[in-house]
Amino acid sequence: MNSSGIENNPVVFYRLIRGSTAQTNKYDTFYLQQRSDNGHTWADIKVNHPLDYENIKEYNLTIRVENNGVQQLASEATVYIVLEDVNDDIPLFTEREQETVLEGEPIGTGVTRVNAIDKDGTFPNNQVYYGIVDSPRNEGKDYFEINEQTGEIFTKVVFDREKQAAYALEVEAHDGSPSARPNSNGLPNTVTKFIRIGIADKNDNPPFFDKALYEAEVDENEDIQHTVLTVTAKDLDESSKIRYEITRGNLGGAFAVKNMTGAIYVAGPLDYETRKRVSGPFIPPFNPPFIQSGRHPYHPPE
Ligand SMILES: [Ca+2]
Ligand SMILES: [Ca+2]
Ligand SMILES: [Ca+2]
Ligand SMILES: [Ca+2]
Repeated sequence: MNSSGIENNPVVFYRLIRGSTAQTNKYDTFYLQQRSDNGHTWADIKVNHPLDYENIKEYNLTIRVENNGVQQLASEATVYIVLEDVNDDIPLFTEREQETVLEGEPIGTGVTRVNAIDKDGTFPNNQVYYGIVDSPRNEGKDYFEINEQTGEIFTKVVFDREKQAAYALEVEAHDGSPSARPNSNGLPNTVTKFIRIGIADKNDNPPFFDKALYEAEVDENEDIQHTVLTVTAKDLDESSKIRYEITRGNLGGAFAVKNMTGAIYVAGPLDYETRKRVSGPFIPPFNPPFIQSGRHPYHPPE
């Protein structure tokens, strides 16, 4: 609106001064549209480019007005434009390495902490809440829980790696107010992400022989070191190294076993007349140190 200061010549010219910074309209973020209405001349300031609170929070525009006199007179006014934050940024998860948790640990054991960042400038547009996606495709949903505020993930069961060694868990993050993005139906901005949680092995299973009884024959005059038989045991645990040892039945020290391979060999003189049959030798495999589990009670041999 104006008063030109010149009688019978109300014409004025408005200009938006282009400043030297983005805040002072260097990039023509705003433009000015002059308009006459009811004998007044108006200067409408309009938005030329989309505004982003997260980029620039306020502008400082200078408007110059000049009259149409022989000697042009001018005056300037400053217009402050303060932006208001809308909820247009989506929380984004920060990337993480693969996560693991040990099997056999109690319910409530901490697994990891997910984190999402929302770049909106103000609360609650930038407040992030975490959840576990409640969907049939979310394999891990019954096995883990998440702290809504902190993103910390805890176990809800005691895991057994020998049953299942990894879970895909879908987590979500949403912000704290209705989204300003199109088609959001009044819901907050939400993002979901799958994380893979590996179950790490404990030595909680005893080794077992592939046969209950091994039998072999050997000549009484067989050489020392001659391999009579090799016994093999298996172990469901991933990292168990099996070692073999003779615990009884080995009268006179006639035999010995290779700790690592289970090969039983002649270690001393054999005498058929004294002992026709060596009963055993009984060789328990073992994984030192053996951790006993409730599911497989096992007592290391005497
Ligand atoms: Ca947001
Ligand atoms: Ca925003
Ligand atoms: Ca084992
Ligand atoms: Ca195990």
